[in-house]
Amino acid sequence: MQFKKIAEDVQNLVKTHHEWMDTTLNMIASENITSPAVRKVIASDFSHRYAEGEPRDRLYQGCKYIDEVELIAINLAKKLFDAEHVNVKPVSGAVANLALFTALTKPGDTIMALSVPSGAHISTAKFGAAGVRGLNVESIPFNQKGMTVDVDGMIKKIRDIKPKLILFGGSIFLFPHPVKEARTVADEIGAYVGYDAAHVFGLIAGKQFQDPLREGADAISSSRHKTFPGPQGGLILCKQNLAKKIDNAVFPGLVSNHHLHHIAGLAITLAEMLEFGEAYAKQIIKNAKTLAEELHNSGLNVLCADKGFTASHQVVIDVLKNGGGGQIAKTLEEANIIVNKNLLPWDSIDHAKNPSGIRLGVQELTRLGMKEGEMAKVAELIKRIVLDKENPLKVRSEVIKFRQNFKKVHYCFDSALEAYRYAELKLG
Ligand code: DSN
Repeated sequence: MQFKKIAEDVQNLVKTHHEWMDTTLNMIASENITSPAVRKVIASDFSHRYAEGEPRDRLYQGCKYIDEVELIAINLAKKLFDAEHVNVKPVSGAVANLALFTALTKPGDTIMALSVPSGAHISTAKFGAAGVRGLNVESIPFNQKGMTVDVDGMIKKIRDIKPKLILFGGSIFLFPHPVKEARTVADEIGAYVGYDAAHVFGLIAGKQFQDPLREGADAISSSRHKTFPGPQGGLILCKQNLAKKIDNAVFPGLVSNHHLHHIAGLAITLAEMLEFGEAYAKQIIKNAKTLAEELHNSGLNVLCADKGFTASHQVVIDVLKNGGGGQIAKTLEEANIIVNKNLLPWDSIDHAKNPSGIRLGVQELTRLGMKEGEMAKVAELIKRIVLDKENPLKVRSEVIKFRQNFKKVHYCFDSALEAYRYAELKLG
């Protein structure tokens, strides 16, 4: 195959992907879209460069502007999250978790995290990053009906097994986790409390979820591209006493060169979230609650009706009776409604291909300007496929038409320059 043909094919596939995404209702709870200003800087020369080391103390020349951008990102993150120390270098959320394990535990130690069916991210499982670090993982007891941690069970188990680290957070994250309660018991046994904020990082930035650092977490690990709408990557916020351990675990431990173009994008996203984050996070939660209620009223088995369905961006539906998560997610995709299948706490991990649940996230639709009225329409479109078994191709033409009114990214600056001016003002 000729190079020219390969280049054309790739470009065409990317273009077609863009055109398709532009006509979908994308509700993958772990994704988001960046602003035009962020897109511009992530396509910059920063993506070609190396900057090992710390700003103004690098192993490479050529970094003088990169240094300033990284410092802006670090200082904005400290301000936005009121954090004592920030490391922006992890190249993903899983790497941020592995850095946390490297800094705070030794191989053979025991940690506690949710089980995967109860919502844990794979990096906290024995077969993920925790296992790579050689850790034993014990499950945090989970209240399946309430879709949250069983606090009494957790306290008892912490006292019984004395883990080195209790790590909250996960990929199904409907309600806040009991950080305060764990802190008290962790102090009795000398354990660390960590919080993987990936899914709810934007909600924490907008001050609409819990505040793990004030509630007693020693460190927050996170990705930066879910409810927090930055370019892909990870980061860690921690108390000053852990700064050196965490920094060494990240570099030279796990990351050689961090992704500098994404640091530039992160700096702009942090400025956006300082200015627009509260309004954005409030609307995300209103939208999630409205979507959940509409889906529930239409007859779908949305989890946690008795506790208001959700306090985050996520809505979780048990669709076992409707064909199962795998099949429903595929059918919805034919209608340009993009969701993912998900294990529910009562599912065996062997059923990962067609689990009971689907998980919806409203953060991207909210970023496109959708509000409660639009959530009612989205619920109706989903219901027509899942319950009424309408032809997805027929529904797809309606989805495409509906989506035409929502093209612009909201809650952001018009340009990178505007974001940097704002950052300068905020950092004084
Ligand atoms: N597995 C991803 C999710 O969808 O939640 C997070 O990395």
